[in-house]
Amino acid sequence: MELRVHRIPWSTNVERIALAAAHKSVPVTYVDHDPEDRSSLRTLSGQELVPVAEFPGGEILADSPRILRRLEELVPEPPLWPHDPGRRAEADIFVEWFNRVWKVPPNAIDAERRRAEPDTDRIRLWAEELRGWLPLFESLLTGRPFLLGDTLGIADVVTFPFLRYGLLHDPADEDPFHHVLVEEMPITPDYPLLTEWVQRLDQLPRA
Ligand SMILES: N[C@@H](CCC(=O)N[C@@H](CS)C(=O)NCC(=O)O)C(=O)O
Repeated sequence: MELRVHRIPWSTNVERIALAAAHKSVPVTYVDHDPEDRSSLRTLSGQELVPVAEFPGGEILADSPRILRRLEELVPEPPLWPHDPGRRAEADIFVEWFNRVWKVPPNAIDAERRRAEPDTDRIRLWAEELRGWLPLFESLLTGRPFLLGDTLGIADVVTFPFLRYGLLHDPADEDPFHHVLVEEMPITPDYPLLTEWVQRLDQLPRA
């Protein structure tokens, strides 16, 4: 089993696939795209965002959660989701929360910063909400090395590419959304478990 994955530089959602594929020893061939020219992505997948994955047999999927779920179906071992139905539901709820709730403040700050006259009060409130969730991640890591368990799971794969910006940032990465995370969500020494988790995840292989 091999994957072809379409990407642009510094893509957080592509890194999710790179972490998951490496975990499952699935080799990936990358196709690089110019962020300013999405025409071939549109032709291939009907939309413009990355990642887009081409699976064996010609199946083409966009949207990292869908790609991750399909990868888990095709290569179940080692798993990223728990086998137990209850724990599995908890993981699914966590991923939905991260994608549909956690992402709202940083996206809103990014959008506000792009306006001609950004509303600094609104940015401050969104930033407080974003920072206010850091203690949740710290608590999830109490007594265990990964967010929802003792082994790498879907919660880690989905969150790491975003949370890492609180601690690690390549200066060459000028993506404005990533700068929101760097500037508004620093992982301070108040979060020792989260700090170690970012460092632990950063050491993992990428496909
Ligand atoms: N829900 C999609 C979101 C994909 C997404 O937002 N991709 C970003 C890169 S991480 C993108 O292509 N952004 C367009 C741009 O930067 O112009 C997923 O999880 O794959």
